[in-house]
Parts: sequence; C-alpha cells; structure tokens
Amino acid sequence: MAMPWRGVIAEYRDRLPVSDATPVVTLLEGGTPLVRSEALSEETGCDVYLKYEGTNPTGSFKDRGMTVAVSRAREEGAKAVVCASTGNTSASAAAYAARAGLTCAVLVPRGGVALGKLAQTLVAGARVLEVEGGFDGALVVTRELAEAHPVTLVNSVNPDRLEGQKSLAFEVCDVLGRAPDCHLVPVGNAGNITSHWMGYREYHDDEVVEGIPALFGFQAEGAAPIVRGRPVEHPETVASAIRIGNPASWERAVAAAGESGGDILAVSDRDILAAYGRVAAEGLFAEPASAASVAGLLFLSTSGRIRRGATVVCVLTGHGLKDPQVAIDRAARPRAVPADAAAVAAELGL
Ligand code: AN7
Repeated sequence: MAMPWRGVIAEYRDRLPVSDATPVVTLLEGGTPLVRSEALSEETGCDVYLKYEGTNPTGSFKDRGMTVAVSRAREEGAKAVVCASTGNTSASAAAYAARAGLTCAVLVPRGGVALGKLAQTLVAGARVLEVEGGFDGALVVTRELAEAHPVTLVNSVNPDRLEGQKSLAFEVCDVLGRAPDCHLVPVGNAGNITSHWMGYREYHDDEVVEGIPALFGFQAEGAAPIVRGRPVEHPETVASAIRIGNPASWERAVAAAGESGGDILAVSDRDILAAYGRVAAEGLFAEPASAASVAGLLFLSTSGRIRRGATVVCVLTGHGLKDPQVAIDRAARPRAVPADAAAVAAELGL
C-alpha cells in the first residue's frame, strides 16, 4: 500500500530546524505534483516539468514555509503571528495560525490582493488591515510592529520560512531521481529562489544527488527591481503576487542566480498572460505570477540560452482560483441557450 504523504516537517524532519519538543502544526502541505509538459518539451527541445504548487492546502508554496514558521512560533510560546502580504502569505499564515490556535494579523496593499486570497484570509479569521501604498511599505510597517510588540513575523525574512521552502527542491530531486539542469521560478520578495538554492545545495553537499541546477528567477517587467538594479517605487503588473518593488532577499537572490550559473530576468505582462494561457491549456490552472516561470522558459528557449535536452523545472507557485478575475477577463463569456438539446447541438455545431 502506498504511504500517505505526511507533510513537509515529517517528511524532511532531519533537514529542518525542529526537535521532538516542537509542536508540529501541519495541514499536510508539500508532496505536490511534478507534471511533465509534453507541449513545452516539444517546443523547447528540453525535458520540461511543471511543479504545481496549487495543490498545497491553501493553494500556494507558502504553506511549506508556514508549517515550519508557525510550529516554531508555537514552540516559542507566541500568541500571535503577523505578516505583510500580496495575498498568498496572508492566506497561508491565516490558515496555519487558525490550526495552531494563534491570533493572526495581516497587512495587505489596499486593492492589491486577488479575491480568492482575501477570501481565504478572512474566512480563517485573521485580522486584515489594508494599508495605503504597496507591499513594500506594508512590510516595513510589519517589521517595525514585530520589533516593538510580542508578535512573530512570518514573512520570508523569518529564517524558518526559508527552511521549510527548501523542501520544494528536495521533492524535485526525490521525484526525478536527480537534480534538474535548470530550475525556473517567479521572483517577488525573493524568498523562494533563495530557499530553493539552499535546498539544492544541501542535497548536493550531502551527496543525495550529484548535480545542481542553474537557477533562473523571473520578475515582471513593471516590478523588476533586481533586473533594473534599483528599487521600483510604484511596481505595476497583472501578476499581483509579485507586485513588489524592493525584495527583502534581494542580495541572496542575486547570489543564488550567480553562484548557480543562472540569472534574474524580466518578462512582460503580455508574455506572462500568454504563458498563463499555455499552462491552462495543459489542464493546470495557475495564477498569473506563477506563469512568469513558463514565460521565462520560452524566453530562454527562443534566445538560445537553454540547452536542448536539458531537464528543466518551472515552478507554478499558486493556484489559478486565487485570482478568478484575471481568468474571467481573458475568457469568452458563456453563451445563453434554451434548455433544449437541439438548440444546444446547433450552438455547438454538432
Ligand atoms: C503565487 O504573499 O510575497 O519571491 O506576500 O504569491 O518568494 O516572494 C507572494 C509571492 C510567486 C514570489 N508566486 O515569491 C506574498 C508574496 C506567487 C506568490 C511569489 C509569490 P517570493
């Protein structure tokens, strides 16, 4: 009989900052599908896999880090957790805090959070405060709050978050039986690319796998501070999750891309939305920010920067249902028909 997946901490306990004394707060996150993309493999000449993080309990990769951060917060006797968020961190923090019986407060940019994420955060009982301006200002305020008051910050500046998010790299290697040649990921606050590099390096250093991938991070053109080399004061992109102008893990992201032989590049909203459609056409519904990794793959491929035959992983960081508005806006409206088989057949051209 197949072993049921036990969640990130139980599966990778030896590689995480937990002990027998840590009260494990889990929703059985991780263990997400690594789906081979026939269409993208054919188009690029690579062996392309999509790591679909939408099947995590709250629908994004954030749960991998949140199980560790909230478990450690409980171990240390915290009563409350706080975060700033473009939406997915808040949805995840709210759920894990609810599970742990902790109070949760989140600061989000006013009007900047996709509907599904706001719904998740509210229904889990978190206090949601909308702040003027964008995510970057909200993160500054949240950090100040956590310094002055007895609340635990669960943004990715919390090292426990990055430790948990390493697990994505472990899973990729465990499933492929090797490290991929290239690993592509969207970049917002730059925690994910930092943690994936930690994970791949750890498996390599411990000789679990021989190789180590080149890491490529993709920012949206209108929110590409690392690519431009300076903070972006008013970041703009359809991919609201990565509408971030001054990433907290900036230097570590640059180091990860540089040391691994990868790069951090920008992709346009147009290319992000085209990639979003491509991924959906393969049956995987991912949110716009997630599609930045696939837009990035197509860019690397057409510019000849990726070797044919390379094994490539694109991370699809969050579920498409998070942001239903973008999906609806791009699709044709449903047609009204009478409740009549002949009329329906005529409409369908059958
Ligand atoms: C779907 O929720 O920053 O580079 O506050 O939700 O590790 O920040 C979300 C980020 C990519 C970027 N894809 O990851 C937040 C937040 C999705 C995301 C990113 C985010 P990082």
